[in-house]
Amino acid sequence: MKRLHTALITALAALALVSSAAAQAPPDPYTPEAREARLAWFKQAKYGLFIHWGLYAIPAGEWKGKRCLGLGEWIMNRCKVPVKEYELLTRQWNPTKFNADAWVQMAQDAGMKYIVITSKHHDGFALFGSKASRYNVVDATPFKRDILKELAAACQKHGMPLGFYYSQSQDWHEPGGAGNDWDFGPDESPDRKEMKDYEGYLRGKAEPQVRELLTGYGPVALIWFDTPRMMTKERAQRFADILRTLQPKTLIDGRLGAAGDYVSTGDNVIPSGVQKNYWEVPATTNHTWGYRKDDTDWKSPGEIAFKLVDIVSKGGNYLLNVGPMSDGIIPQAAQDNLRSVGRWLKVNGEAVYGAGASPFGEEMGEPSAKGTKDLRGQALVLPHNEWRVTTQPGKLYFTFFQEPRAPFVLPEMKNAIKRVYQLADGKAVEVKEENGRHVLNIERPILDPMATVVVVEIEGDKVEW
Ligand code: H79
Repeated sequence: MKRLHTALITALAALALVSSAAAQAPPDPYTPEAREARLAWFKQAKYGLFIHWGLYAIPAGEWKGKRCLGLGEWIMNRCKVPVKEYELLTRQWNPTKFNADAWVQMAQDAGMKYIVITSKHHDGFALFGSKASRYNVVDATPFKRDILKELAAACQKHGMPLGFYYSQSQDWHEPGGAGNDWDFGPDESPDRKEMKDYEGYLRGKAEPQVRELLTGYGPVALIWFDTPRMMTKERAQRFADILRTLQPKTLIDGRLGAAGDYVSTGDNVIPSGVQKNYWEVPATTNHTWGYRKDDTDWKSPGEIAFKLVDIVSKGGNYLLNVGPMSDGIIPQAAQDNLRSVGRWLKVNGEAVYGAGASPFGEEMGEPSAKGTKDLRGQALVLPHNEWRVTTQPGKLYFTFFQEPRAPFVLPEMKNAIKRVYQLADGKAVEVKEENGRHVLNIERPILDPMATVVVVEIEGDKVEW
């Protein structure tokens, strides 16, 4: 008995030793498996809310009574506003109607599954309390409230993943940051020698601020870096190491310069076909990211729903932006349009969340028969926008954005078809076989003129030819 007891204690001690060794050596965040695990929520989420908010919301596209064309958040650059003058905007920063819960509630109503907000854009102003630079909302404005703290708390409460945009290279407020040639001269000489103390800026502001974001705001879903000017592999790796050390689960977007977890397409650029791997389209609801009072050309709910399903059918995520006004309110028209899409998603979300890409592709378009090339010398693809396909195991979701030709002939596949029905109301859709092809007889008028989803349940998990 005594011997058994000793053996048991020895075994337990050995077990404790092994598990404490495991606790001491966390899993390597640079393995493909670790990356895959980090991306699990992102793959499921598919649709996120981007928020561009900063001092630029005050001038809202106009400086001293003159319009500055271009993106709202670029006003300092486009109108060459000196730092000393632009800084004065901090005195006017008093968004009394800012309500973090209302923003998160809107994202939820819109069916969005993550939020990314500008913690610091190219203008250098931080929306969070920072020890690394006094040019921040807490230390430099009468408002004094830490916007990111409040948003992080609201997101935590609603179970909404929160990420931070951080402009790592461009910082027009700092002599060492990239981009401000009107106060501080060019970043590089004509033979591409660095002309500024860029290293000093990176080590003195950008890196410390990214550390602050990863230590003071709970779990950070991702950091969205942008415009990697002068970002050598080695410099990008320093940021990656900060993330992997402080929060190994935090994703890195595709614009750090290296070491990203997924690809970011160009702003508002949707690829013409299916792309492998993980990717995301950052996009605007009008033509600017930061609020401009003269831009009311909003994308309609139908356009947004199309783009969302289009992107999902090509294997990507959609990160769709709003630019709140200086009082803290998201423009009502943008809210209304996003909520309309949210109501559609409440009923049709199965075709989007966690859904895979189309196994077909011809529905997306085809190269110009005339052999026209695009700017990059690639064959120009003429898009078809009538319908898209997304997938779950054993299911194909055909989303129609207009009434399809009757009868609708399904793309060729070997799989037997088990059942066909409308997703929104479960009503069966008549399916026939003609000349070895499956033909659908979809009801008219079409159930939802914005987008009607027809589910085709197939034998087996995947389409076979
Ligand atoms: O944050 C948003 C943009 O401000 C940022 N990326 C998205 C997510 C961005 N940074 N740079 N760019 C986009 C490219 C900007 C190009 C332009 Fe311009 C800015 C075209 C017009 C204004 C630079 C300045 C080129 C011409 C003038």
